[in-house]
Amino acid sequence: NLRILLIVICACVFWVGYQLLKGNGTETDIEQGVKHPNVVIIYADDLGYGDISAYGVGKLNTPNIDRIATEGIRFGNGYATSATCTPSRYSLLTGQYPWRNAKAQVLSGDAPFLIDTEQPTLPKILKNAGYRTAVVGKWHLGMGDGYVDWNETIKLNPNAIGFDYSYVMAATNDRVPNVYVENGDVVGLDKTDSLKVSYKKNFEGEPTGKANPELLKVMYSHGHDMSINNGISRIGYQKGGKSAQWIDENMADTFLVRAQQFVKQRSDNPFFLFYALHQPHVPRVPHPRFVGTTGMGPRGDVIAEADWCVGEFLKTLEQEGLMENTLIVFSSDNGPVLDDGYLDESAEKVGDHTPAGPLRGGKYSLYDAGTRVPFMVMWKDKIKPGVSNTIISQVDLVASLSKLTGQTVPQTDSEDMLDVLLGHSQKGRESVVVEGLYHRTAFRKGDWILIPAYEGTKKVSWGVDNETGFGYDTQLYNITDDIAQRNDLAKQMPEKVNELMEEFRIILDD
Ligand code: NG6
Ligand code: CA
Repeated sequence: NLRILLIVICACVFWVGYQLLKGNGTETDIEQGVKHPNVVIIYADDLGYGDISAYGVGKLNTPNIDRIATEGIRFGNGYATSATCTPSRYSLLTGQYPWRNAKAQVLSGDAPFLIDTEQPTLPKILKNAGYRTAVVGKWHLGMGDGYVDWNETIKLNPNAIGFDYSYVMAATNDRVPNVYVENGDVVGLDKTDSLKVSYKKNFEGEPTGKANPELLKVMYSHGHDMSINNGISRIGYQKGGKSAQWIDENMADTFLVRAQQFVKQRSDNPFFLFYALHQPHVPRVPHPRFVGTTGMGPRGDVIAEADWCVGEFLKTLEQEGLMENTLIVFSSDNGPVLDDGYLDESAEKVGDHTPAGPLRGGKYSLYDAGTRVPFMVMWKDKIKPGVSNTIISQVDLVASLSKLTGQTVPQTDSEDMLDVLLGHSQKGRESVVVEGLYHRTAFRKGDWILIPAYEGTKKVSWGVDNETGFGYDTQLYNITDDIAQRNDLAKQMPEKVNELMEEFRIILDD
């Protein structure tokens, strides 16, 4: 009977439509009165394990970041997935190890959008759980589809992977373009002075650091000799867009205010904020309020500035009465570096401060300091303060926060560590893979770290004084007995090497 068939078809269409509109559990959670906490990830750039006073090693004083550690859980074995920025951010947001994606490497400012818009991402998952989502600060995950016209709205911007709001710099503070991009639009751009960007060649008549060092207030040491903005030469060339070019000294305040505004303009829904600080990445240009405050030169001073930003941000949460209802994660995208391309006295003035703490290596390194970073989580009255030495990786935030918000945990490299983050369990990861330069990886399992043999220079080849971790022989360390990785046990323990190598290969081939 045709009429019955029609009714059945209509009912089916209606039901499918309803399910699609309903989304994944969101309404039911809200209907049932389940109130998920706000989630804030504060993510520093190149901040080392020893740069935070709560870790009890270096000489810097970071009282505000320490507060997250002392009122929450401080992880002693918390890892970024990579010793550089883009890959670590890629993992944090997608739950996938970066070396699984050949394109996940330090990107230029005009690189295309890295994350596949079909991939599950942290902001998408939380948005699906009813969150309002935002990213403020450093992006460095590509923009646009290969060719970007900075004078038009850039369609592929952070909002394409689930952020409702974005206020970012496209790449790094040492890469062009030196402008902020808000929801895909360059902020403060005068349309009569169009902004042009190239990573291939300079625009005619434009000064560069190399040709015009007299225009510089901060001199470069390696690279960074191209276009000049605010008396600092950068990587890449840009022309025009003068009204939109940032002033480095104001960057901390600019991002802080946007982060605070996002929190203040909240609705009844919970929010997720990825507050990606630009400090202490080069060029290190603190606001004058912080100049000279640490006696360690610009690197120390921008860390003091970052600490202040965290303090101001926490104050906002407090004033808004949100402390008890906000889970805060603090970490860094990779380990520390002193001279990373500018003559900023970072090495001369470091004194007996130890940015990597007791760990070996730093940014770019397969040794532990490349990826073992400050990692802490706080949720007032919900997480019991303490210290945890179990292994956890930033790649685990996707699964853990999916779990927290009742969402399906995607099948990725991300492991559900929610109980570890909440302090209900001390059982973290059995093993973790970390990445150094050129997608090369090392394997940590329990107390052991295995670094396979890799050809290459011992120090970063372009003049950074950090060890790569490369060598002609496989290296094996017991990180608990030998935190500084001074005693290579590979020759003494070939069976251990084989056992670890086998497990490592299985994960790499997964
Ligand atoms: C390097 C830059 C370094 C820094 C790094 C990326 C040179 C010589 N060095 O290529 O200064 O920008 O890339 O850092 O250009 S990261 O933290 O964003 O990964
Ligand atoms: Ca970084």
